[in-house]
Amino acid sequence: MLMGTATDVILQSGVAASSLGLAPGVTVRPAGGPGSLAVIVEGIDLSTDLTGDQIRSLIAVWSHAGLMVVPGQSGLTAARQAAVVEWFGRRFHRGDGAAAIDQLPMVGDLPVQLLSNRDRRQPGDAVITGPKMAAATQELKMHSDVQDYSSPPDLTTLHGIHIPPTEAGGRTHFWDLFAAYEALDDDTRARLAGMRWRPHSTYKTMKGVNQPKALANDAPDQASVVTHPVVRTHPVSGRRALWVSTFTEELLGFDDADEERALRRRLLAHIGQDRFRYTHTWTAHDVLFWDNRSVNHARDSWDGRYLREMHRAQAGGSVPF
Ligand SMILES: O=C(O)CCC(=O)C(=O)O
Ligand SMILES: [Fe+2]
Repeated sequence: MLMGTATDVILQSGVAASSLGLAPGVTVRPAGGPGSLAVIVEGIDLSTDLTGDQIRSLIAVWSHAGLMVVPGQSGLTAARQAAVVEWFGRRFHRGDGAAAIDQLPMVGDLPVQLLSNRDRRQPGDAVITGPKMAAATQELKMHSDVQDYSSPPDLTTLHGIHIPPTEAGGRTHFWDLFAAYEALDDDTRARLAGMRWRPHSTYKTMKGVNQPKALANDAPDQASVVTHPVVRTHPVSGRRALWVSTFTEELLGFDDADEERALRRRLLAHIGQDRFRYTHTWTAHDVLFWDNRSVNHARDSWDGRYLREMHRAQAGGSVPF
């Protein structure tokens, strides 16, 4: 546990929060877990007009922390969340209208996704029951968002609107990909230098996250033409991330498929260690901002008798290097 003034927190990138010149009243403290992969930012009400200095402070912390938790944002509307993400880059989406590949449910007409097991055919807070319940409340395995695209979003924000009781599940886990890279032995790092990987196709990715409407828009048997670096350099801090996940279908450059599979499995097992993990247990109106360039995340399933509802918006979109 870091003691002393709140501003001497060392962020995931290795930079001290005190060096970022944060706006008066904005505080940063570790959320727990290894290092300061996750930090809690206080002194900001996202629903109000913020000064340029406050906005810059948020961007600076997020650029150096894998995960920024901003609690207590009960005033944050979905419309305002859509505006907030645009401070970080152009709002990210997979396409407009009928051309949208994922067709995720949205919050009304707003450009904010609705992640929820609410049964929208019924009034009130009724949840999906029957055969669709398991899919609506399923576990999501370790990934970084939208890796099936050549320029994935830099930022994902998730606002917890309805949160099940803690013992009902639905926690979100994050893994530090800088620390995972650094913990590799020298031989493995040398082997990975310059290596690239190919993600599962958008069809497979969307099927995996239970978005059946996506399936009409992509070919089931076609392999992705996208490739990404195994070791990703963060554009702000220069730190290197071990940037593979369960969205990785194949590491490229292998003659021997067994060797490829063995290395891929070893890398995923390496990243998934508890020593790199922070687990977020949600409180209603936490807003999470994570950096898809430096963390992987996963979600536990939850007891489908309880409503869990999140508002999600993403921004940026840069080609990994
Ligand atoms: O529901 C969650 O906690 C996270 C889901 C997820 O993977 C995402 O929003 O990108
Ligand atoms: Fe995700």
